[in-house]
Amino acid sequence: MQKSPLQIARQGYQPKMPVALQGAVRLVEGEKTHSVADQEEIKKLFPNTYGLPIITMEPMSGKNESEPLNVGVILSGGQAPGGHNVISGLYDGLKALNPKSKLYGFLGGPSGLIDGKYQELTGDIINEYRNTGGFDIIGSGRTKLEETWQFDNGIEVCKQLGIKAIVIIGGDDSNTNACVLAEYYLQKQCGIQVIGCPKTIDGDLKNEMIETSFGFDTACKTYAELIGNIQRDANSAKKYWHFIRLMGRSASHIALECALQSQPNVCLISEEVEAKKMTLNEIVEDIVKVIVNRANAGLNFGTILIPEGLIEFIPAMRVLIQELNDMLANNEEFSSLDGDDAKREYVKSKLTPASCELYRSLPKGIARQLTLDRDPHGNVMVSQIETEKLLIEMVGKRLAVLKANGEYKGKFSALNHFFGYEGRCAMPSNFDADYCYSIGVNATHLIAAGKTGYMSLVRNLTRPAAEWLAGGVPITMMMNMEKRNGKMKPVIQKALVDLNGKPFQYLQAHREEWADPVTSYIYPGPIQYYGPTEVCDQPTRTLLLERGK
Ligand code: FBP
Repeated sequence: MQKSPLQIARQGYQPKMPVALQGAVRLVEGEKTHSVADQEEIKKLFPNTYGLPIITMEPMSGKNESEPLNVGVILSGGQAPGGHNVISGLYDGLKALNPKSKLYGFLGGPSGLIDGKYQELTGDIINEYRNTGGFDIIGSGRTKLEETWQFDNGIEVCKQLGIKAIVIIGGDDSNTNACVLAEYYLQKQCGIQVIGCPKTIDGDLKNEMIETSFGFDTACKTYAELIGNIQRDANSAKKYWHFIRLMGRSASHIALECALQSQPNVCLISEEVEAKKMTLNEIVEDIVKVIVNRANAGLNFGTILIPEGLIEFIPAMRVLIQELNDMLANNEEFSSLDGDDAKREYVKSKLTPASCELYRSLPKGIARQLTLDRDPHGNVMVSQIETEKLLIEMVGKRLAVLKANGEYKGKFSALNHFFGYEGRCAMPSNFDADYCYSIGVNATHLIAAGKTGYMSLVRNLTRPAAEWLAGGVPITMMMNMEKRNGKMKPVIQKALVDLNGKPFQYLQAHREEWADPVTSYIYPGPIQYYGPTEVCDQPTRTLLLERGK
């Protein structure tokens, strides 16, 4: 297979690791833990994995050795840069413990475990994927591991392969499932451990212990580069307003981080919209003010960042979406209707009057997108809703009214963009390459020590990699009870943007200045892999601000 010069160079990159993982380690157990909330319920549901202690890896002299360990790995959910490095770290870690150890990859996500679809990952295969983006080494999937029959199938498959531990690389839901699986396997005493790894570009799997999920760094840097390029173009051509929607599902971490890196004229934050109970019209009004102000200074261009989950955080929209979710769940009558018009009429006939009015007020295309298929959790797939187009249309209409009244003299010409898939498989930044490899190596020590129900933990991430700390955090510690599909379930608490947190506070303190006619754009440029550390090894601005840097 042909490779670019950078691909070839990256294949030879040796990820930096914390000192604690460079040689032999011993596991030190700390305090017992509690779940973040709902302790009694979580304890009852996880009698075997609740309250486990935090683990720290301490360097020691000598060499770690183990029996040959067979381990299975699963990539779960959306792609995130660095997944291949978790797997190469796992492979190297296992081989260092015992060269007879084997690593199996379950194919196509969690369904690979249930259906017994796997591949042994040999050195040749691993070497092809070191420091590369993507999840194509074994593929990923969104099958939920939650039914007993699935867990039992997993036991059979693991028995056949002599697998002692399963590593699940996933987001909050996949790690919740990892914990349920760990508890079940302990209860069954089948000798299979389960370890989770924190993945998602969305950045919403973080807490007191997990400083960031992997992939967030590279994805944001990729989008920020593109935003910077667009800003340079806007500032050169001086004729377009760019409405840029960014992935991230519910949380606005990606939009916020990209704003901190590129300083656009406007950055919407869904969590703020919800806290202020803003309507769609109020959001439009805020954008219009910035456009009019810049137009008054002769600037008919700019950039606006929009988090992809925005629409769900507008209170009236949330009610409408909830009604649609309930209405469309397993609704064969709706599915059998022929054509968009028939479906639209059906939906209108079932909504409450307030939601019906809102639904009717939306452009037809957006209204249709709201009724598309739901994800396996029953949620609307926000990545398919073109909020940026909705805003362009509404802003355009409002500006036309202002123009007719003589209150706006500018020219509004808008372009829409959606950045999501462009960043999910980017070549991992040094940060993600190092972080992921360390997570993988660290997981092998947890496995060798017989641990289960833990997430592989690497922290102190704003320091140079050598000073990072490694260990394990019990997954039950991150859990609380939440309503899912109408029932209370134990889940890892999702981290939305904290409006009192330093990253948002920074945006708030600077947004007026960024909206101003005086251009404040930053042009971050592409991710750099080779060169000075201040260019190549910086973590995200979010992480730096959160850690007081
Ligand atoms: P995960 O939560 O699985 O990491 O996925 C992240 C994400 O990229 C979201 O930002 C986005 O909304 C979603 O996946 C898109 O899903 P799909 O890959 O199914 O189009």
